[in-house]
Amino acid sequence: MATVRLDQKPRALVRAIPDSYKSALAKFFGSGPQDLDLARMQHQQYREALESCGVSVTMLDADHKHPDCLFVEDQAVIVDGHVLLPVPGHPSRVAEQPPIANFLVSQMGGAQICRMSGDARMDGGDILRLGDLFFVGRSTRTNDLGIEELRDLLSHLGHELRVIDIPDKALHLTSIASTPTDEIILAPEGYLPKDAFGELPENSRVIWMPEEETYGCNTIGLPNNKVLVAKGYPTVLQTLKDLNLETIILDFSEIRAADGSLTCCSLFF
Ligand code: CIR
Repeated sequence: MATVRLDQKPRALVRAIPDSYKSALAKFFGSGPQDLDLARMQHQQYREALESCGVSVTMLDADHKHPDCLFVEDQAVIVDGHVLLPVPGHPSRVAEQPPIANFLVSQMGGAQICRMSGDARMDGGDILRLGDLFFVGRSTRTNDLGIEELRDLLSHLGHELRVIDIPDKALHLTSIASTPTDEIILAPEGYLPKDAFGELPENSRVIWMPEEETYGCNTIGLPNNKVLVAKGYPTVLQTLKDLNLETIILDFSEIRAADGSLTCCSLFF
């Protein structure tokens, strides 16, 4: 999940992979998962990697009626202890949310919970945080009404929001960009204009990766200079090493097959 700073990741919520996972939506990186056991093994390795970095992981039961339910990132926007519950942009994913919302309400005592309503739509996967600066993708899942609701929350918290148009060939902003540290954005060539992120704070920068390593641009930065990275993206890997980060490489092939990336499978709170 991309809406918390590195120092705000003590706990993560994940969700088990449902029996129906082979029917998950797949249109961008993947053409649909084929191997449920392998997907579950890769998901287990992901949970173990988070735990090895000191993150306390809770796994919600799968919802077998909802093949995409493991992609919890899309179902809540957690910012500085506040929670925005979006109306997910794909109708098949709307009913995944209640158990996630109930869990967050039960765990985040005193959190301000806002629910998106009306025609506003948003997937949490469209939000990226660089330190205290936020970006939101205007995409097939996230519309202007959703963006305005997010802007209200962020301006209340004193944070700036910048809007980035997501090209048709990508699902979400986090499908093509991530912040492995609070100062670095990784993004691929060929998707966004070079000025898409605007002027960044001092010491911050975008590092552009080759287009064929787009999937690898989704990383999870963690405290103590650790970062999770998908297997198979050598330029991304070397770039992270050159930043003096300790890389933990995960094979995510069966998650990618349903267009899911590393950040999609967790909510930090
Ligand atoms: C979907 O199309 O909604 C899922 N198959 C993939 C969601 C990936 N989530 C994300 O990028 N945050």
